[in-house]
Order: sequence, then C-alpha cells, then structure tokens
Amino acid sequence: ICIKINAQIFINQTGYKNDLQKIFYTNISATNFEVVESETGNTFYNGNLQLISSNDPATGMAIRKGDFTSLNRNGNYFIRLNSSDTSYHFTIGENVIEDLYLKSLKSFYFQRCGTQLLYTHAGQYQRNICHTGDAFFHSSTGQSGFKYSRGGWHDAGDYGKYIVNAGISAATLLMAYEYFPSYFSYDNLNIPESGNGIPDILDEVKYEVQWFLTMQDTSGAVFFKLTKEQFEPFVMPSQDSGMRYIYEKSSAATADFIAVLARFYRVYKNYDSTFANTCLTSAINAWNWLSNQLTIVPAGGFHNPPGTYTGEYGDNNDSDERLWAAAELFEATGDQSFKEYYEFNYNASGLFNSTMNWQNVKSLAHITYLYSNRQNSDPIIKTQLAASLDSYCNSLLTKVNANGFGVTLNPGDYYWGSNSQVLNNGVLLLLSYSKNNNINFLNAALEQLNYVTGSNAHNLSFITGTGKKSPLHPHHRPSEADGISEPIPGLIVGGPNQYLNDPVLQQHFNQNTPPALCYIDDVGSYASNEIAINWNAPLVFVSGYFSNLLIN
Ligand code: 9MR
Ligand code: ZN
Repeated sequence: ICIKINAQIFINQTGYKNDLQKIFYTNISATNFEVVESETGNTFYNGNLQLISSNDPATGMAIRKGDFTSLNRNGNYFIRLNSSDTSYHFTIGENVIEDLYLKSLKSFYFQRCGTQLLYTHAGQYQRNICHTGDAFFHSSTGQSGFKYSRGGWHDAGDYGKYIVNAGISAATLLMAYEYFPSYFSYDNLNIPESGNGIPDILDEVKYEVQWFLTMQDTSGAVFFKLTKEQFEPFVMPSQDSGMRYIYEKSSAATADFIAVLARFYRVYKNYDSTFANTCLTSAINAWNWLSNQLTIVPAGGFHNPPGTYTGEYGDNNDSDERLWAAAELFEATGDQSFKEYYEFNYNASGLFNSTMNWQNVKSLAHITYLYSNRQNSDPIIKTQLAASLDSYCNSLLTKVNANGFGVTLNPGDYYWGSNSQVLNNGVLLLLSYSKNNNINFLNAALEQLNYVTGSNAHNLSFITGTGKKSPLHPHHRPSEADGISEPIPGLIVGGPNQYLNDPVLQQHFNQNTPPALCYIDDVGSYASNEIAINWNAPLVFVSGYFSNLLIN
C-alpha cells in the first residue's frame, strides 16, 4: 500500500522493543490514533491522544501524545491519525535496539587515530593510517622535542585528542560494563580485537587507555591535550599534515586520567593482570603528583596559549575531578587514604545535584561510591547517596513533565551538546532504577532514548545511519572528506543549541526561535551538528542497556 509520509507524527524511528513502553508524539490536531500493520493494513491498536501542551515552551508546538505500550505483537506498523495522516513505518520486536547499540559502539573504532582502518572492519569507510608524528611538545609546556603519543580516538569532528573529554567518554563506557557486564559483553563487533574473548567495549577502551599512558610525564602529571594550533581543514585524517603538539600539564586532566585508569584496572584485571597493574601504577603515580598540587594547575585552568585555537575544555575548578579520582582509586584499592579523601570532601558541593559532563564529574564520583563493593565503604553515606540520586531523578521527571516531548530539558537547558545531556540524564535514571526499581525512572530513560532516535520536533534520528531520517551532513571531517554520501554510521550529533554558538545557527535562527528548534543538519553548524566521543558514550550506555534489558 502507498503511504504518505507526514512529518508531523514523531516516532522512535529505530523501533519499539516489544516488552517496553511505546510512546509517540504529534502536533496534528486529532483525538485518537490507530496502529496499522504495514503489510496488511489491519489496525492492531486504537488509542486516545493526550494533549500534553497547547503551546510547548521548548518547541512552540501543540503536542499530543499517544501510548500503545500494550501492543506487544512483533511486526511492522505505522501510526495513522484522522484516517489519513501517517507516520514512518516502524518495527515492534525483540531486538530492535541492538543495531543502534552496536553502531554507536562501533563508532569509537571509526574515531581511532594512528592506525589504518582495514576494509574487513571498516568496509567502505576504510582509511589510511593518520597522525603518525604525534607529537611534539608545544613551547608553552616549557619542554621541547618529541614524545611518542600515537593512538587514541579523535575527539569529535576534529582530529584533536583531549584528556578531559576522553576521560568522561572512556569512563562512561567502562561504567556500563562494570555495572551491567552481561549487557555489555558483546565480542562480535567486527573490530580488530573481536573474538579475542574480551568484550569489545573493553578492547575499544583499551585502545584509548594505551594513548592515555603516553600522555603522562615521568613526574606522574598528565598533559592536557594533543592538537594542532588551528582546527584542521576538511581532509581525511591521513591527509592532515602539519605539526601536532602536546600542551601543558593539567591537574584536571591528571585527575580524569586517574579515574579512567583506576576504573580500567578494575574491569581489566581478570583479563590481563599485567596490563591492568600498569594502569593502576600509573594512576597512583598521577595521584602522587596531583596531591602535591594544592591548587588547580595551570592556575585558573587550562587556556590555549597565544596562537592556538583548538578546543579548550575550559574549567577553573578541579575539585570534582579530584573527588572522582579519589573515589575510583578507593574502589580500585580499598586504601584508607582514598576513602578519607572522598568521605571528607564528598558533600562539599552537595551530592547528586547536577548531571555529569566533561566539566563537572562530581556525579561520576558519587556513582562510584554508591556502587562500591568495598567492605570499608560507609553504608550511611551510601544510603544518603541513593536517596540523593533518587531525588535528583525525581527532579528529572519534573523536567520530563514540563517538556512536550518528554525530554529532560527545559528552555535554558538546550546548550551545545544537549543530546548528551539527555542521554547522561538517561544514565542517571537507569542507575537509580537499578537500585530502587522505580518504573517511572526506567520509562523516563527510555523516553530520552526515543527522543534522540526520532521522537523530537525535527522528526529526525540524531544518530547517523539509523532510523528513517538522520543527519547527512554532520560536522565530522572524515564523513565529509571521504567522498561517500552517507556519513560514518552510529555518530550522535550535538543537537539543538538555543545559544546559537556558530554562524550557521545564527544565520538561520534567532533568540525568538523556540530552543528545541535551534538545530540544523549543516556541516558548518559545529555547535549543533558536530559529533563527539563524549556524546556517543552515554548513547552506548543507554542503548546497550535497553537492548539487553531482561524484563522479568
Ligand atoms: O563539547 C564542548 C562544549 O561543551 C563546549 O561548549 C564547546 C565550546 O567550548 O566545546 C565543545 O567541545 C569541542 C572541543 O572544544 C573541540 N572538539 C570538538 C568538541 C565538540 O564540539
Ligand atoms: Zn588521527
């Protein structure tokens, strides 16, 4: 049958898992909806639409919501309203989220630096080795000469490598594995290490961790970043010539390094104790340096020296990073000194009152302590943490209820990388759910995933190569330069950015544009359409969780 695709029914384009909640939204004025089987045209579900908002503050739309959770018959369907408006076709099934999960994880392989991507693993996205000259000390370090620092992941749409942002990215992947090992043990992703008996998610993180080790100085300190002085032209990585530099030592980078290496040690020691021990030793050396720095290094936080314009990941407060480092080392070693550092400082700026991001990792510290398996962890603190996480998640539900699309963002929250905020909120909701079984948290987390896969005002899956309609022009140098029309799959773009931090956004929108609409699939819009490892990591967490979730 011939279907008219109407852009006004907003569904999760990657499909609905049969045993989970099923929600869509529409801005069409209607009172009820049908779920129609694609092949037969038979209606399998009739439901009422619920008016969520006649003027949703985030989108300016009148939004209605449809819920067909109880339809759990596997098949292909579309939604129909007013007997003629129809949605994209979608699937209800058992394994509908797996493709998204595997693509989002594989995207880290496509970000690898300093290695050739072979046809067997990368298919048409094969490419030559890049950045073999990594790297020379920048004069701002006060050092000169070369330090071997090949490998790791390109940070985002650019080819730089930044410890701080890599830190939260690697840690989020490790956290998924550490807390839900059976959900994240896939070893068949077709990366070079697949089939080696070690989960691919750990193999992929190890690729990054090996680069981390090269960024450490003999003092124990860790250098902030490895980039060019200017962002690269839109060429393939192997064509990107010119000097790449290692920049100053940083206490925030050192603390994030410690957290990742301590965490990696914990999950990797059962696979390769020698390498895991190297990681722990490096983390402790780093801590020894860090604990001798009484204030943030460099003073005021890292800033680009004159003549350098690549990313800054600016942060003038390293107390959350230090807290996180201590929590991870405590969990790795059980040592009293790390326990005391965490317990003395854990409430300095409150418990769970913010969602983690590259700049603020406090919640990651708290999660680690809350999930501690150490006998000497304090049960009273853990009870406080669990209650605080629960109440923070309730505040996220308040945001969900105030948003026409059930997303944990309200006007003001749509800043650069908003999609990652949505997914990191999803991570917190899932972690709280795993402690208290509050089904509202599980459902809210699923709504966050649905939002990025198409239940949004753009009727767009924000992840390349997924769903019916997804970004074709991400700000991602390899995707643009490779001569292949489809971008590299599995990459989530930053998403709506009401602060219009690039000229393309400024050209198309203004401060009267509803916040959630400030997004454009344009390669020039680096502030809404770039991709980044720290945005992909919580996507792996949330999609992997739901893909493998066993409902009892
Ligand atoms: O993700 C970062 C975002 O939170 C900041 O607002 C923005 C401006 O400082 O920088 C983003 O990070 C970029 C980094 O500096 C360089 N690589 C690309 C990153 C994603 O846009
Ligand atoms: Zn590279």
